[in-house]
Amino acid sequence: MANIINGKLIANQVKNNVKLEVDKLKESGIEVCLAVVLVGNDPASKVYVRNKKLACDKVGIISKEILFDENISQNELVSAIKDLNNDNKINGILVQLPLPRHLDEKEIIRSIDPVKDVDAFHPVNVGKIMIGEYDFLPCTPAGIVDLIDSTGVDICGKNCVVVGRSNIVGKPMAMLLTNRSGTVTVCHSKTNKLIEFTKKADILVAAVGVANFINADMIKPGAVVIDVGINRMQDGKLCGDVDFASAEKVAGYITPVPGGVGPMTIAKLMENTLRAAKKQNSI
Ligand code: L34
Repeated sequence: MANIINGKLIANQVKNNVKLEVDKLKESGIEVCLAVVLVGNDPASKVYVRNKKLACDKVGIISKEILFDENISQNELVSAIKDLNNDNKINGILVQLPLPRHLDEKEIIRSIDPVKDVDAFHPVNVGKIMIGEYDFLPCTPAGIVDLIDSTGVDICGKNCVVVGRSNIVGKPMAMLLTNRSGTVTVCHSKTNKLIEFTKKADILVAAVGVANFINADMIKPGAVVIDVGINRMQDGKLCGDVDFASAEKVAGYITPVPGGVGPMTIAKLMENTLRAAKKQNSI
């Protein structure tokens, strides 16, 4: 049976360390503040944004929730982001994705000042990661690296397979594993004979968005299995991209859903917001 990687516990350790530094900044008169922009009423996004606010409260970061009607125009949203860029009390800006379909997500992301881009989604920050000169790492992939490190399995030299090639998870995940000297293969919905790749993975990251997509037959015995999926089932329960019940019999280490990658994403957001505040105050 696999060891279950406790994302909640590791996230709490990260947040405790952030809190110590946030408290220190407060003593020197610096308040750390994150603006979270939420457009519309997507129920999952509301849960994630609420969890981000709770994390801010826990570590002592001021959180400003900025809610917009789902019919907001592109220009209105861009101008709201510009106001946040110009507000020197705000250290970090996060626009919760996905946005309603009439909005141009790429332009919205480009309108965020890169120094406040705590998601690391702006093209400038993505480019910096590519050449290893980054200020921020994207929260989910960075959190996953911490989760892998917590197992004691060294990424260096391992076969790492990432299933999914999104800009938010798959592509940056491949970059971070490459930077840590993993041998990385990126698979996706068009990959032929996916199982032949996943079966060889010492470290398998599933970010497909399809419930129970990865089953035990696709996993190398003893592998580290990271499940990025959060699929809501009809009965309201959450379910990952990995069929946990069968996978845990084969894997060496596995993340649960919930309580795995999700809490780490938020903990890394707290770290990035702290880093933004320090940089903006030349610390
Ligand atoms: N801009 N948009 C932006 N940045 C992000 O980093 C995200 N992401 C993804 C969606 N859109 C984004 C998140 O915040 C996914 N995501 C996220 C954040 C938190 C959780 C899951 C996904 C989370 O709290 N997960 C809990 C369960 C929550 C529940 O009950 O639904 C968990 O334990 O996995």
